[in-house]
Amino acid sequence: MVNVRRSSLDLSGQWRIQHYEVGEKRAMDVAAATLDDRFWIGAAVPGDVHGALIERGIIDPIYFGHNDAKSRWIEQKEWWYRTTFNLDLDTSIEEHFELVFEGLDTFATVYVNGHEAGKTANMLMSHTLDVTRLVRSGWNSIAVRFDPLHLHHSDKETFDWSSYTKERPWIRKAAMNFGWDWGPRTVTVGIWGAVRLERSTIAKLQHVYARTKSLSNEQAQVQVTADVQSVLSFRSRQKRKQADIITCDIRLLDQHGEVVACAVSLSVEQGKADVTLNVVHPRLWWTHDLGDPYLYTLEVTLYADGITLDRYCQPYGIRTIELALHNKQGEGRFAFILNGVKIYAKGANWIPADQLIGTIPNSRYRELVELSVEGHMNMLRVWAGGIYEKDVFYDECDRQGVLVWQDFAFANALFPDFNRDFMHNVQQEIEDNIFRLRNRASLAMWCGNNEIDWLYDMKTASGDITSPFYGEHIYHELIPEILERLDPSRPYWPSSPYGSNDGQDANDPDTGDRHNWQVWHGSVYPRKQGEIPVLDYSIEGVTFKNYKIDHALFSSEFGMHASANRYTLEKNMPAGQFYWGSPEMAYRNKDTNHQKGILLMEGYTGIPRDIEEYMNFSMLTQAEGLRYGIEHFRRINDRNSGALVWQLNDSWPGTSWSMIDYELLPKASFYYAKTFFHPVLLSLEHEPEHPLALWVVNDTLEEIRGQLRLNVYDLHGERLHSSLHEVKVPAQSSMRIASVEEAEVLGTKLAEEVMVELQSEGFPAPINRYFLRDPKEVSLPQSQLSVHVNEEQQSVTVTASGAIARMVKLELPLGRTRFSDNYFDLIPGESRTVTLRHPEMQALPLTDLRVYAMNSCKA
Ligand code: BMA
Repeated sequence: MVNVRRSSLDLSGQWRIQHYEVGEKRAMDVAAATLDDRFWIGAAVPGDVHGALIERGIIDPIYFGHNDAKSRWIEQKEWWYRTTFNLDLDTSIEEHFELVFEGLDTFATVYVNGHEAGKTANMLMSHTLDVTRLVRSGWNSIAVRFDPLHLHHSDKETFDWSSYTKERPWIRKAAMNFGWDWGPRTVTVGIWGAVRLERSTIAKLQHVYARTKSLSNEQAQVQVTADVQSVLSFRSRQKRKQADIITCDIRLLDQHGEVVACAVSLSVEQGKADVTLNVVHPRLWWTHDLGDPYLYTLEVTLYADGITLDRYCQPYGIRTIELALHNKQGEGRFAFILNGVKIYAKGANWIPADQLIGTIPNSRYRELVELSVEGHMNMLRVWAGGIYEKDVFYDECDRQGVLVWQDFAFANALFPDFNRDFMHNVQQEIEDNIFRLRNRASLAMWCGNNEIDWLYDMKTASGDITSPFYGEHIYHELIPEILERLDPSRPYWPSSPYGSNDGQDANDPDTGDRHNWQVWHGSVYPRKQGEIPVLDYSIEGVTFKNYKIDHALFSSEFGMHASANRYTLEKNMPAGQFYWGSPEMAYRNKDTNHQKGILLMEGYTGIPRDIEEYMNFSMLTQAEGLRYGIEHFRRINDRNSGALVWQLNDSWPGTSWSMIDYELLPKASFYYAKTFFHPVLLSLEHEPEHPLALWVVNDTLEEIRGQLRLNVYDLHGERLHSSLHEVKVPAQSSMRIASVEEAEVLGTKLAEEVMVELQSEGFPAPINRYFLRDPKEVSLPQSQLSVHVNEEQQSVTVTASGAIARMVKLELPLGRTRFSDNYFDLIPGESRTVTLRHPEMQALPLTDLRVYAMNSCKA
């Protein structure tokens, strides 16, 4: 095997950091190769200053109590990173050296051996510096200075609108760093991505672009383009008697390593090689719910006169993706078409997995994507206020069969699209991320921004904005123009929500995607463009029952708060603060008006009286509320093609809309998702005093035949009614199977005294259970739970008696515990066996397990 001439030296690992006041030191002194930095603080790269200081015990963990506020001094300082490395230079060949930073947060000046190599001003992209003239044989040093942000924005114009802080618009940094309505201000600084020194000679592969152009069962056409960059100096190119003959081989290998398509000795002309590979009987990449996310390996090898110069080797999934904006009848739709199949997108919005982005271990990405799959999600939206995620996130989505809706990083603000330098910076960022992500099978769509077009109109109408739509040029000109050039293979949507007709605003249910913030935020709809927005902070205004009047084509955001799990709260709050209404609990809730959550619970469960009730009531409201909305959206799947919950995860241990809390402990809504997002859903549509409409939603590609059983129990588990209904539901559709009067199933009972159960017979679907009245109207008798723990099997069997046990929960004082089930209801006599595991622990200490229901004593 010929050695590949391009090689890369990994410079990640332990660096050293130090801080100074601005102007305290001369840069050339701190950057000097000879500086004695032995007494600086050790810091992991990738990472950030906060993480390093916490690790060394210099600052207290920032999520405990109000410690985040105590760490604010970090953002006022000038921070330096330093490292050294050794190099053997080969003087027999001309080599080209590049220093690659995958993430610099944010205003950095890079020095190599004491020389200033370049400045960067964008956290949201990678940076490559040519250091050929700076590296030397033997010992080398790198120093990076990070300026405090205020040096770069305090003299800048501010805009009418920039949510949560006025500093953001000029700074290309994760917006959520400045605080959001679910997270504290944590202005990170540091080297948050990997660092490497790349050496190459003659030429290198600059970019590889692969896209599936067409496919059928028999054949797929995969077009591969390699961009090749000469790395020879101008003088050497002149001197060389004849130009090197540059060629490349392009191969696609299956998972056995067999070549399924290839092109060899392709000539590289004008820096490009291009080929269309024909793959016979291709195995397609599918989302996990529709098939296998099969990944081939794409290998591109570059040669000069037979010498191997460079090699690109990445997983590649063959698939096509489109966004359909109309159905065959020409009516508005918003549906993703994967390999020619219209899919129903089920999933959630993804925010950065920690406030401290640089310190997130890869395992956290794997676990969150695994949980998404376990919750039957097939799409995650990487929301604009974070980052373009790390490679590991897309690796996991590719591998686990989850589609990604990728926002460009513009959230809830005006941006200076009139400024040349800003636009140049933004253009580099957009291009860099397209180059990095465009070969990803999981990447379904690019989206221009979060809520900017919609809110610009709202805020203009209400008089908060009087300026022009600064930023518009980015989403409506710059990005689509770049995508046309660099990634014509996937859909682009300018904003979320977006699309309007007949004078409706951008949140029009009849066009494009929609955010439902009637529920929780109390937005009043319908709303025409230009109308003053109205908020209704009342029980009726914020109730999740409003989902039913939403006939959106695609629901890309909707949700409501639920408490984090007990362990997550207790771990991060000072002693004595774990009570309902404590200042620490209030501090964890960053939303603008805390009344909304109370109103929501008031209308549904009643207002909680203590922390236990708060955890139960908020979790139940969120779980039932999301189910209410999602079952509705899925029942109208002839029109609605997706439901993405706001939000999947948390970036700190706070109170938020998340389904999974910061300690990676799912809330009740996650376990509900196993039913409400299941490809086959048995659904009850019902309002008090109205008939019970029984539905089956079938997202699979096969017709379903069988029966649907309707059982009705009283609160002691006595069966009052049982009936069987024929089911025949075509693939990818929903159907109302039957309608039964309330009176017909109640016998002598009142509606608040029963529980309804839907069960499938002859086809697989999870059981679904409902109460016919809201929890505050249902007086559940006390239930007894018997709990049998099997340490060896790491399982626990719970059995109820006496009365229906409502929301049985299992708690273990440990983060990241995976319960196979949790927060479920049990009918008397019914048992449920739950298995427990931890991604890193062999055996969990089950003696600490607590099991209880809302209406039981602790067992
Ligand atoms: C939408 C999101 C986020 C926000 C959430 C909850 O506006 O896009 O900006 O956190 O709602 O308010």
